[in-house]
Amino acid sequence: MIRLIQGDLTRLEVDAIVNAANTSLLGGGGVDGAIHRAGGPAILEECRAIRAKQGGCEVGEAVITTAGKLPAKYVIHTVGPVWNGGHNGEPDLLANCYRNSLRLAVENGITTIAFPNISTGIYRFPKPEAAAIAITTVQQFIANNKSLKEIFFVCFDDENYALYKERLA
Ligand code: AR6
Repeated sequence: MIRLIQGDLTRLEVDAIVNAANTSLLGGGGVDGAIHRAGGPAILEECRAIRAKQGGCEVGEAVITTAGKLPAKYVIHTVGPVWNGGHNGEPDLLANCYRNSLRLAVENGITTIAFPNISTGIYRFPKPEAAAIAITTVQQFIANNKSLKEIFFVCFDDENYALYKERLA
């Protein structure tokens, strides 16, 4: 079942929270910065190990680490596309983020997962289009996969919250 909340993703007690990371996996601003600050150095250590093994994370792909000091058990790091006008595959790449995160969750026995509004901050993806892609992709995935119990969309800003509220009503 899909749930909508407004607030800070790092506070959620779910199996996994999803991080809007970058290809380096070494942290940054926005929700990425908040996750590493609240979760402590264990998360970055694991990200460095993944980097050493596979050289970071491609746009649209996802990797998983433990969650350090966070109340969640895991962090799934996915890399959203930078918005560059919309004709560079941005919509498909954003859908891949949600799909690949959910796939990784299922593979790891995760049943509750929380997403931020990937790419809609520093990466400037238009919020209405991003909300439509996020919701449609998650709905399609859970229609074919019954192991996920709760999927949270965690909106931080009022604009995203209003968009999701309208679209999920
Ligand atoms: N909880 C939930 N959502 C949040 C939080 C929070 N604590 N903080 C911000 N948001 P952004 P992006 C929302 O910029 O656009 C980083 O530097 C925010 O309102 O975090 O995918 C990475 O390292 C926005 O709606 O991610 C990358 O370099 C949403 O999270 C780059 O930013 C996503 O905004 C990724 O940019």
